[in-house]
Amino acid sequence: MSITFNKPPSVAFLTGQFTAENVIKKVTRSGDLSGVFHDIAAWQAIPSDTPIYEVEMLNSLQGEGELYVGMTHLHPGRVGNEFHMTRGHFHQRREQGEVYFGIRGSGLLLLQNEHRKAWLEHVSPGSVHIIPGDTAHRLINTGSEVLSALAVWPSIAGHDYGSLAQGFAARVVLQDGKIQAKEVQNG
Ligand code: PAN
Ligand code: ZN
Repeated sequence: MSITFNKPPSVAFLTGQFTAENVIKKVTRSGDLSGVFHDIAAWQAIPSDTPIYEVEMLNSLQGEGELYVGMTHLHPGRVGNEFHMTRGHFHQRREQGEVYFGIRGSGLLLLQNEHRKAWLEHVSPGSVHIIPGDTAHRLINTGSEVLSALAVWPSIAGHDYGSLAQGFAARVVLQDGKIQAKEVQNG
């Protein structure tokens, strides 16, 4: 019997581009992000087909014990004074965690527990983020280039967006020329 050598997928560290077979790409556009940004008039002024972020997923097994691997590319920009961000979610299986790894650009990872306590971590090339279970997560691009981050999470985790319908407990905005995190009561 001979041992086979499989060719693994690879990621370009500078750009976050995957080289692999069967990469699945999902584009999230401005029009998909209803209710996400605080300034509704500013959001409505943006063409609804404007891409805000893309997620590329490697082909991997599904089921108990298996892992998904995805790369998020979040474009720079603001809606009103609020920086571009992902929708953000809890995992449907609340106890399931995730790891994010910063690849390109600079931004923040907004984390929030079930009691609406929120905190932030700086995302930069090489930063490692261990997202515990029971913790909602959202990427925010506060820089001027694309923010790319690799994510690895259990395939059984699932995404729960509905529980955050009232929004996260913090918003990150440009105010007085500075990046500022503001606590908010209701989205
Ligand atoms: C990531 C996110 C990705 C897009 O792969 O799904 O950054 O964010 P939203 O799903 O909130 O739109 C992840 O956390 N997966 O579990
Ligand atoms: Zn997740």
